[in-house]
Amino acid sequence: MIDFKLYLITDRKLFADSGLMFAAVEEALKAGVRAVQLREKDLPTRELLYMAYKMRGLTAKYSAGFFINDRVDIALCVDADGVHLGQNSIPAYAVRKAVNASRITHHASRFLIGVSTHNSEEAVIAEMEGADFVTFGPIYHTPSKLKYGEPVGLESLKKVKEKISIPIFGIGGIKSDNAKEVIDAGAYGAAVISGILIEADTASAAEKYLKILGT
Ligand code: TZP
Repeated sequence: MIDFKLYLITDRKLFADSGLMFAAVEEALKAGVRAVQLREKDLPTRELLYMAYKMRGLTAKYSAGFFINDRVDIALCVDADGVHLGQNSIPAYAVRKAVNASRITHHASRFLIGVSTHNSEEAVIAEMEGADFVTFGPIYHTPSKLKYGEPVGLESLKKVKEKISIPIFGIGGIKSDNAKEVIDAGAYGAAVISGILIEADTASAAEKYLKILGT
C-alpha cells in the first residue's frame, strides 16, 4: 500500500528562494523519487496553500505521491495523497473521520496518513489510531539538533519494528552511506531532507538513495 521507500521532505529555508526549492524537487522527481512531503510549518495559510497547489502539480507530473505536513485542510484542498501528522496534530482517527466525510467517492486510492514518532510508545499509538505509516527518529544527529532532539539510534528502531506492523521510515541524519544500516535495522524506507536537498547535484544524490532503498 505504501509504494515508496524514499520519502523526500521539503525545507525551503535551505534555498535562497522557493523557486530554487521547486527546481531541486523536480530534479529529485526526475531521478525517480516517488513521494514528497511539503513541510513548511511556518508559512501563513494562503502562502502554504499556493505552494501546495504548485507542488501538487509538480508531483502529479511525475506521478509521485504528495503529502502535506500537519494541515489536513490544505491536503484536501489540493487533492494531496495524504497528510503527515506530528505529535500535536489532529490524531489519525479524527483525520480519517473527517476525510471519509469530505472526500468524494471518485477517489480510488486511500488517503494516506503518516505520523512522526520519536519513541515506541508514540509509534504504537500511531498504529492503533489508524496511521498508514510512521517516521521514526531522529536516528542520527541532524544539522539542527535542538529542533529535532537527541538521536534515538538504531537499537530503538529495532525495538519499534518488533512492536508495530505498519511501515517505518527512519528519519534524521540519514545519508546514502548509512541508509543501508537503517533498513537492516528494520526500517521500510527513509525520510530525507538535507541528504538530497543541500546537494549541488540533487539528481545523483537522490539516485544514490534509490539504489540502496529501491523506489
Ligand atoms: N524529524 C526528525 S529529524 C528531522 C525531522 C523532520 C529532520 C530530518 O532532516 P535531515 O536533513 O534528513 O536529517
